Amino acid sequence: MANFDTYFLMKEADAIEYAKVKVPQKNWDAATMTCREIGDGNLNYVFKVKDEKGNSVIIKQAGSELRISKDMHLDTDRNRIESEILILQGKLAPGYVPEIYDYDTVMCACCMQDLSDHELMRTAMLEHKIYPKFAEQISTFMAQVLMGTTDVVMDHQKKKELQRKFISPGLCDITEALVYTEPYNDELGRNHVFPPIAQFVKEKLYDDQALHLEVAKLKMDFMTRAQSLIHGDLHTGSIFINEESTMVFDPEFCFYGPMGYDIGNVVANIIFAWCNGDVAGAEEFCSWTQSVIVDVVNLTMDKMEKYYDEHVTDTMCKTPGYKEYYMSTILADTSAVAGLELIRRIVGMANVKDITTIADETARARAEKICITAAIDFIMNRDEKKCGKCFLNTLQDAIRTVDGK
Ligand code: SR1
Ligand code: MG
Repeated sequence: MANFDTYFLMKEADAIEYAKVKVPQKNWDAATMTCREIGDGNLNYVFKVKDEKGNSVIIKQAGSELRISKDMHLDTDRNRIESEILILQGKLAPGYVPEIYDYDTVMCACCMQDLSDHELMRTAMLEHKIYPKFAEQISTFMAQVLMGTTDVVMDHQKKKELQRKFISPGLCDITEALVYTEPYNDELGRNHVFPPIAQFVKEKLYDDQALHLEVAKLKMDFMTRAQSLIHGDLHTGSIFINEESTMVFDPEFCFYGPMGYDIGNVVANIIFAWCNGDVAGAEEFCSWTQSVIVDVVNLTMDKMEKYYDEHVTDTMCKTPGYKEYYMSTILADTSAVAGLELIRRIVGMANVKDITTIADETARARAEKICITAAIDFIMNRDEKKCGKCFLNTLQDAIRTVDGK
């Protein structure tokens, strides 16, 4: 039997033993323990261990080869970073992230709260389920975690300690390539372009130098502006949800970057959900997603402003006018990143089921063109998106443009 003092990639039987050793406080019923590997992400292995007494735990282990491609390798230290940031986020926004019971830098694995009473939000979106509390809850999480880790409110030396602690060059490199580079040139030949829109992608994305210039500015900004401790991959596959609660997980791409990166990711992934619902004729769901786009932007900005007023410590940031300037940069970043995420999930190597499961070719091509058209406006006109309704208008204008109305 393994004693877990040397790294190896666990199988289901190992995960049962691992749970017994690392989470003894559950008082496991050893005879009835079972395990299933449930990971469906691109990077890691995820095991659910349970027994018939009602105990359960999720074990997440980092492999050095990525699931999405055996040619891609990443530092397994990402598991420590993920565990430590979940603990920090749990302090800044209690009740919005799973509890970490244990993390282990030898096996590069962590044991965390099982959220089986929640559903993966992307799966729920594919079933066109509506969650009226989502915008309120995700905006609270983002406002508290994002504003709570800025230089505006934090001691600057403590902030820099966090910056040093939470940096994964390999994971940043993935985002820099997959979000900020390859969708505009396919330089490594690994983009996934849906053949019916290949010409559209060439004209709108690969050949547009004005767009490339704006993306270049945004890329360097992402790489250099250590504004806030961002989640770094806040899409609907990083959220568990039910009627009452929203739980954010999978923050391994976290680092100090522009906070609009997280807000823009949420907006873009709700647009993907809208696309899927639109094809299915799910009207009530589509109206809800449209309201979420507006509310996520407005509520997050309102809560951030309030947080700013209540917690600002930096003397110069108290200067009249600075908060308004700061908030306007966050809105512009949110718009730009909504565009970048829309584009990279349509043409890049990591796609989303909301779009790829649209069976009808014409409907999928239309949805993809709507996303790209809206995305270009989000990027090119990012300084004009001043409120939630402006974000929804961008989507509605894109629909009209693609439909020729
Ligand atoms: C190689 S990893 C591809 C994507 O999966 C993750 O969830 C991130 O979104 C990353 O860009
Ligand atoms: Mg992930």
